[in-house]
Amino acid sequence: MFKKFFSSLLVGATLLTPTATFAEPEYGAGEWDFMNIEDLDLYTNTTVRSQTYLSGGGNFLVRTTNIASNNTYVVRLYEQDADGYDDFIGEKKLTGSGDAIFSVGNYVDNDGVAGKAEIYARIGLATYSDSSAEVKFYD
Ligand SMILES: [Ca+2]
Ligand SMILES: [Ca+2]
Repeated sequence: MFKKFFSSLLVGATLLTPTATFAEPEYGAGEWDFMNIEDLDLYTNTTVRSQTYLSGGGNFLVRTTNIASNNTYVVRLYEQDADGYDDFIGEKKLTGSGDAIFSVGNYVDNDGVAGKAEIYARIGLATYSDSSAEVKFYD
């Protein structure tokens, strides 16, 4: 949410400033920072867990690639907690390769790394199994 808001501000400022050029680099707040790519297989009857990623808040993007356009599956996002009861952040249903974006600002806590949310995804419950899926993570 914050990132989206901030990038609208940047766009607005660019349009209002006559000397600004569109070639100028942005300052990073409205951009996705790529963290990692994982080879996560899709299964019909279960979900597979990703690695854990630290986020300071804002939006978190799970981008799936190399998935057939007729395969529907879920992407669930969680925040890991030391007490074992991880927070369920949300679920997106995708068909084919796509983006699942979650707002994680409410899940920043101090049980793992102070001031960070320990984020991981589970992906699966697919129409059919697929071992070629690759999943990219952005903060
Ligand atoms: Ca935590
Ligand atoms: Ca938590």
